[in-house]
Amino acid sequence: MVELEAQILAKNDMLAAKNRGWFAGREILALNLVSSPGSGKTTLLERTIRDLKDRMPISVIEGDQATANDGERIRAAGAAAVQVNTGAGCHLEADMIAKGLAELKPAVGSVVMVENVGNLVCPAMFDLGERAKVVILSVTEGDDKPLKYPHMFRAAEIMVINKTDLLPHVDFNVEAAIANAQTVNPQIRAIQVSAKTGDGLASWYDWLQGEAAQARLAG
Ligand SMILES: Nc1nc2c(ncn2[C@@H]2O[C@H](COP(=O)(O)OP(=O)(O)OP(=O)(O)O)[C@@H](O)[C@H]2O)c(=O)[nH]1
Ligand SMILES: [Mg+2]
Repeated sequence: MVELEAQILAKNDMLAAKNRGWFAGREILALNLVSSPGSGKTTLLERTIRDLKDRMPISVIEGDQATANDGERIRAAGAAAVQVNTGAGCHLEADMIAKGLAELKPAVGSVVMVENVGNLVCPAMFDLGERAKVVILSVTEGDDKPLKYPHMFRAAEIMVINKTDLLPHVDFNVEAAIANAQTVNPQIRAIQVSAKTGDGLASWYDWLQGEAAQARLAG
């Protein structure tokens, strides 16, 4: 079993490296959005696409076990989207991204957002060739989650704490959540947003623009 798992991960890593080269050659910023179900990944993307439509061309690869719902939401927000259904699978793999890109045909210098299947476990292990993983943690999930699912928070560059509009109604300590994330990953950045009200999104957009500039330089 362990041998088989090692082989699957090695094959995935090789295909992810190929994707990374593909992105670099086109100066594309690729991000992998990971979180538990319902943290607000699609809502954050919808809002980002609408707010940045004149500044940043964005297209999306949507991963879900079933339904085309999120792909349709992204198209309604004004961006191209390819929906990948993983069936029983709990994460996207690098070959699915390569196939998605062949269909999506993202422009040179654009941003490709990958919304992974909602769960805090499997997507941590599978590199897709992204520049960074973005972990979204919503305030209804509990501030202990970085300690309980350390692999995901260790793999991420940035933690977006979402649904801050609900803070008055839940027992979620923002400082504790950030400290917990930094316990497992001292490098992780943290920003606080409400994808619903728009609060805090300026710092998300600043981070995105910085990453897009670096992707262009790297290319
Ligand atoms: N109050 C509040 N609700 C939010 C916010 N962001 C998202 N939601 C709600 O949370 C629910 C789930 O949002 P989605 O964007 O579908 O979450 P997701 O992470 O894409 O979910 P999956 O793709 O199923 O994993 C929806 O009812 C959203 O309206 C927010 O900032 N504040
Ligand atoms: Mg979604």
